[in-house]
Amino acid sequence: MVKCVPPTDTEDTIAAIATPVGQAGIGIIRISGPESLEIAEKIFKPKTPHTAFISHRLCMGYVHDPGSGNVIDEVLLSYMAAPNSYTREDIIEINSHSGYTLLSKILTVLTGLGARLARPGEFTQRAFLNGRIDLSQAEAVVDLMNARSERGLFLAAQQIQGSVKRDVLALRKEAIHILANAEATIDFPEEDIEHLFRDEGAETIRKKLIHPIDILIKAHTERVWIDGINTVIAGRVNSGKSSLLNRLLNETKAIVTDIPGTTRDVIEATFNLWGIPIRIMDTAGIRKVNDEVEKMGIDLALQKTAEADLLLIVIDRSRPINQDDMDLLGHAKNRKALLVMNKIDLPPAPDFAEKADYLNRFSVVEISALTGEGIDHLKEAIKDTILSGDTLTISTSRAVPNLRHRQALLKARDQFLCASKSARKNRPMEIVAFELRNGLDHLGEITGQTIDDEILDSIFSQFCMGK
Ligand SMILES: Nc1nc2c(ncn2[C@@H]2O[C@H](COP(=O)(O)OP(=O)(O)O)[C@@H](O)[C@H]2O)c(=O)[nH]1
Ligand SMILES: [Mg+2]
Repeated sequence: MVKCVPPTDTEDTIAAIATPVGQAGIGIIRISGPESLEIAEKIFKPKTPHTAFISHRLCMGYVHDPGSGNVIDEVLLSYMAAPNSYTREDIIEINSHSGYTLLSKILTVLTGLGARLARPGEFTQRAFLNGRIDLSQAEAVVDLMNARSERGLFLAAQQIQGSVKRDVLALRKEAIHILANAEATIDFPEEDIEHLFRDEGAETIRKKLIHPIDILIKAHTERVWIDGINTVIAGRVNSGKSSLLNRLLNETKAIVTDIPGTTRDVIEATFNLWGIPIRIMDTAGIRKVNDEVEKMGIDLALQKTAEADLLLIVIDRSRPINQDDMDLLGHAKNRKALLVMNKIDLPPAPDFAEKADYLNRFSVVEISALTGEGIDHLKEAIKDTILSGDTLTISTSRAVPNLRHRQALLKARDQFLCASKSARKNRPMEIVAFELRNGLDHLGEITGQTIDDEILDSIFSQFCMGK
């Protein structure tokens, strides 16, 4: 664990195209760093010079190539002087027209004048390193862009305003206070305050740290509104997986044929079920094959099956059940899974009645992907399965920790629990203080106060260019 310090390259000036590259009304290029203003002055000719480069004012003019002197585009330019900017550095934003060659040309001119191409997420990383936002707020930027439901959007917007940060900082403040009391018993042994701490400290840790952490951990289940539920359709070849995907989406997304092995890649789409975003994946049918490409598809299908939050195992009721079906059913144990019995428009296979007892151990939904019969029941069953176990209530707490936060909270909780036990069991106060400090460090991972540079890099690498 290292304390987070800004790397030296925040000294340089970075530039990137911040909008999708392609033909559009407007394209935005961003520049951030100490040289921003100087570089902009070399390429921008304002139409009315006295209005140029006033902080937080838009100015109209021309961007030109200082090498050739040619005008590249008519643009609107804004200058946001440090520290009142996204990165807390001097920022220049150029609103030009949008086209690949045009935006690339402007960027080339900027790099020719000393700006460096920004890495994905580097603007937000600078906002974090320069202390404008904490790490949880930086992560909320990605959540906002990825939110797949109204509520997901709302929660991400809360997080960008500091919902997670506030709760974690409050916990840290509490933990620092308890730690100070624990350390006082070590520093002033003659004052006999240790027995007081042992009586009350353990209880305070439970009430003021562990209990609120438990509430936060529970709120993690609300991440489904942002992340969606990873749902995988798995089954034997020709059981009707692609037909089911198309039915659920109400569109022909995947090719359906009676030729076994039609689907090879994973086909992914998202739809909303009662506001819950469902990320659904259609996969290659499971069977023993020699074809290398199909085999790769099947391996991918098995990998997605293992990782799914929710599994829809499709069985063709009109064919006798075989070992591939049985193997797939093995994946359903102790998981959120539904057994989707398909092709009920056809007569059941003769051996079906014998297998019914075994199959009924699973949550079974009967459908016909061909006619649409039973699809509404399936949707109900999907919702019930998602919500089972974790009670997905819309909490009053606006802080919804992501998976990384949850892991840090669990580690912090462990340490605080140890500290509380150590206090009760008359272990040396140095141990109590040590455990409290560890817990504090884990809380600091959430806000980014204590975090590994590698983890930091991996978080920001998920961002897009120019963000
Ligand atoms: N009768 C009937 N045929 C179906 C049903 N669902 C799929 N099929 C047919 O089964 C074949 C395989 O379907 P497909 O969706 O490609 O299966 P996959 O290989 O599991 O993706 C196609 O000919 C479909 O038209 C169904 O509910 N009833
Ligand atoms: Mg298919």
